[in-house]
Amino acid sequence: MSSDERDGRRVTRDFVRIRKSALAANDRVAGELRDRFRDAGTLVLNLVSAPGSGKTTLLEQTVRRLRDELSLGVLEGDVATELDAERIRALGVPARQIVTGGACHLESRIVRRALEEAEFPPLDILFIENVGNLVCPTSYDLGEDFKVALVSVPEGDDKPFKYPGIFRRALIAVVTKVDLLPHFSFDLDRVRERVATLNPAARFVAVSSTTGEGVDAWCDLLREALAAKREGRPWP
Ligand SMILES: Nc1nc2c(ncn2[C@@H]2O[C@H](COP(=O)(O)OP(=O)(O)O)[C@@H](O)[C@H]2O)c(=O)[nH]1
Ligand SMILES: [Mg+2]
Repeated sequence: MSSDERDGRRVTRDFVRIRKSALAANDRVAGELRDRFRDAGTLVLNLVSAPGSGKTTLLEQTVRRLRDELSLGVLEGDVATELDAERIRALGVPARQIVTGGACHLESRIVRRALEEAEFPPLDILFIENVGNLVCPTSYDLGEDFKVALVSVPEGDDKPFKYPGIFRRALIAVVTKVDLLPHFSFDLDRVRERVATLNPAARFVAVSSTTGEGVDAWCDLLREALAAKREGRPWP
């Protein structure tokens, strides 16, 4: 083996060791957060998708429908700017922006600090909008009940094939922007079948935040998951 190859292997080994230890530290804090959320009876969702898939717009539609019925809070992860949190606060729901300054995912320590600073009232549902990215957030537990993976029609129906990791972990898969189906060759059944193969337990919902299609069905899934959590039942 050449010295270049040896160096290459050492770098890979060091990288794997550092990543494992970072994930273990993340999981410890995530476990603390999960205990805290269980004691508080708060359902926590970690929303993961590419940038621009419609996470914040779906959250806006969701809080419009649920804000009079449930106590809601939102953490908005982004590389820069307060814009998304402002959109949610404009609807009268408390929201805290987490600006990662370049990092491509949220970590549990950052979520813990944001919650301390946010001083939310007791919550029925906490939504965590992760940084736009289908890869990095996949391995990071934030103490959530489950991840929600979203893919929008303009992104293409190959996304659950190219990024299987997040669709395997998510308990709800959402196809967004279905109002655009007539303009794209996006095969909804192909995505539904692929998601079912990756995670047979996952629920599937197709929504348009523009027309409102599917948003009530999405909100019903949230009510179901919250009721199950409060009764100590597994969901789905
Ligand atoms: N046609 C259509 N556009 C949408 C829909 N939802 C969001 N958008 C648009 O997609 C863009 C990105 O949405 P946003 O919610 O900010 O995406 P995020 O980055 O995932 O939070 C915005 O211009 C939205 O108006 C939808 O259901 N249909
Ligand atoms: Mg957003």
